Amino acid sequence: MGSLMKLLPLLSALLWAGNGVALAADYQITITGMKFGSPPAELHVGDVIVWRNDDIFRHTATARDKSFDIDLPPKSKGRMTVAQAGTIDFYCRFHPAMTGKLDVRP
Ligand SMILES: [Cu+2]
Repeated sequence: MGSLMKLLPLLSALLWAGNGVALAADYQITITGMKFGSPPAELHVGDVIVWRNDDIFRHTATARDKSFDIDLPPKSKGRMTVAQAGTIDFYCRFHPAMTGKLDVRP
C-alpha cells in the first residue's frame, strides 16, 4: 500500500495533452520560513503545481491577475493546473512581502 501511494503522484503526471505526445509535469513549490521556493524553470500550460506550506502560519498563493488563489493552511498542500501562458506574479494575501513569479510557456 505504501509503495502504491508513492506511485500515484507519478501516474497522475502521465497525462496526454490533446493528440500530441507532450506529457504534463508535476511540480512542487514549497513555502518555508515565510518564503516561496523557486518556481520550476520550465513551466507549460497543463502542468500541475502542488503548493506545499511547511510553515506554522496560514499562507496563500494568489495571482496578481486573479487567475488563481490557493488557500494554504499550516502544513497543507494545494494543487492547481496551470491554465494560461505568460508571466504571472503571485503573492501571499496575508504576507504581501512574500512574492514570486511564474513564467509559463504555451
Ligand atoms: Cu503568507
